[in-house]
Amino acid sequence: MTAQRRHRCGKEVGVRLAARAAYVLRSNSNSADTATKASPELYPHQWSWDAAFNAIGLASVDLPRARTELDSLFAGQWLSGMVPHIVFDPSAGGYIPGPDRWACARVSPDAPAGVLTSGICQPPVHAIAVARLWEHAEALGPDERVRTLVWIRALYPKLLAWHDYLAQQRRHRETGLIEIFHGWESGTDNSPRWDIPYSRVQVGDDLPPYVRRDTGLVAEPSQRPTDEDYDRYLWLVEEAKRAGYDTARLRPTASFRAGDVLFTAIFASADESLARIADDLGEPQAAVLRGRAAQSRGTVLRCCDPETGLAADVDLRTGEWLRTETIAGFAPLVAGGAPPHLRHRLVEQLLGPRWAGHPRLRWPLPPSTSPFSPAFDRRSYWRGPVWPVMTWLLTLALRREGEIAAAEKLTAAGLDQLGDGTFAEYYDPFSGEPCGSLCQSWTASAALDWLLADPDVPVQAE
Ligand code: 2M8
Repeated sequence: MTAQRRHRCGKEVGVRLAARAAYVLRSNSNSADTATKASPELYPHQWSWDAAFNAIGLASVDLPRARTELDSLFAGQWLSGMVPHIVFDPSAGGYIPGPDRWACARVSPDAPAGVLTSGICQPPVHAIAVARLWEHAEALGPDERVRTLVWIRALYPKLLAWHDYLAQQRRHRETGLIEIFHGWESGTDNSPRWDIPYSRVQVGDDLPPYVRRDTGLVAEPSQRPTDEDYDRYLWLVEEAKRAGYDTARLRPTASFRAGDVLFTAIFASADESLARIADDLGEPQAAVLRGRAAQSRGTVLRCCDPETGLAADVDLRTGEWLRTETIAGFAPLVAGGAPPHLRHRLVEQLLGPRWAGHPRLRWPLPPSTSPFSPAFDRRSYWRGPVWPVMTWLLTLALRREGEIAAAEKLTAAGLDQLGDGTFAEYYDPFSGEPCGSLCQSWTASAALDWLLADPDVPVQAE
């Protein structure tokens, strides 16, 4: 690493925080140093969208290791093209539901040989990460440039297969939204976004027993989803397993089916990144990918409330709009290309009193659910706390959309929040207390990217 960096929170503080973030991220590597645990104890395996965010964090300090992160994840890709939401480390254990419970290879011919995975997916941040790695490689000079280009060429067909899987098997025909069969697929597990669809999930009498471990690994069990939530989560795994993790078989029987607007927005942005990659590689799919990204953006715009601009999800079992005020409402910013009046409205909302401008906040950062929502719960997981990785995603989107002042504001506040060096999974928005897991990898990655990433400033010695 060189000393030349842009620091947004004072040079000394920035250097110390970056060093600590790099330490956390590297300490969370598995024993083979090929994949990053989402967190040391609570999540001792590799999660799909975490891996993408972590590759971005790693790219600031160790580009080859960042490439390996994504290679390890894609080693678990299914024959259908799906990238599973967890790739298990067989030597780690300690997570419920583990690979035996998912039993992927037993029930699906699409499961990868020799790699233990889950049977559902998460938002496709991966092509966005690859584009970011490419920016780093370009700044590092010819050697890393060539190595990274060779790597991207090998990964490209896998990314394409993943995106095609989503477009062909997960795009809901009528709404155009990406269809999910489990709140875990949204990545925002117990968010009030999903309260209505979850209220309809009837847990079967034959749900095999299980013992939770997660509640013992956080300061207060109430920071995690409830036991009732967990029964439903495990029941939905049973349903998916009984359908062989095959979406065509699952759709008619699934008791949870939602059109996820944030997933769709991330897909739009990722297709756009993949199109740029296709251009750089001289591959012929760029126009198709751009067309598909435009289609996804159009879908997201159709989900927007005309007054607030916030986007809504859809319960696909009933056709009902799900309009809870959660951070997913800012999906049009993530998707990109929103008309200027809508973009301004959303930025105004984001920084206004219902969100990052709420007077009780410890730091001016958007909570996962608006404190004005009746569903807001300041310490319960995705129901209220501030998630640094979400702040980071918004800063990326705002910068890309030219909303630099807003991006800089959130970045500065985001770094202040992480100043205690705990790199928590999420934070109580009012007291600022760290919650959930400490040393969460993607939180450290967010800090690293905020502190170190500047494509114009080389941060690694060649
Ligand atoms: C959380 O989800 C897992 C289930 O996938 C869990 O609670 O056990 C979510 O925050 C999810 O978005 C994240 O990818 C995962 C690992 O950080 O943890």
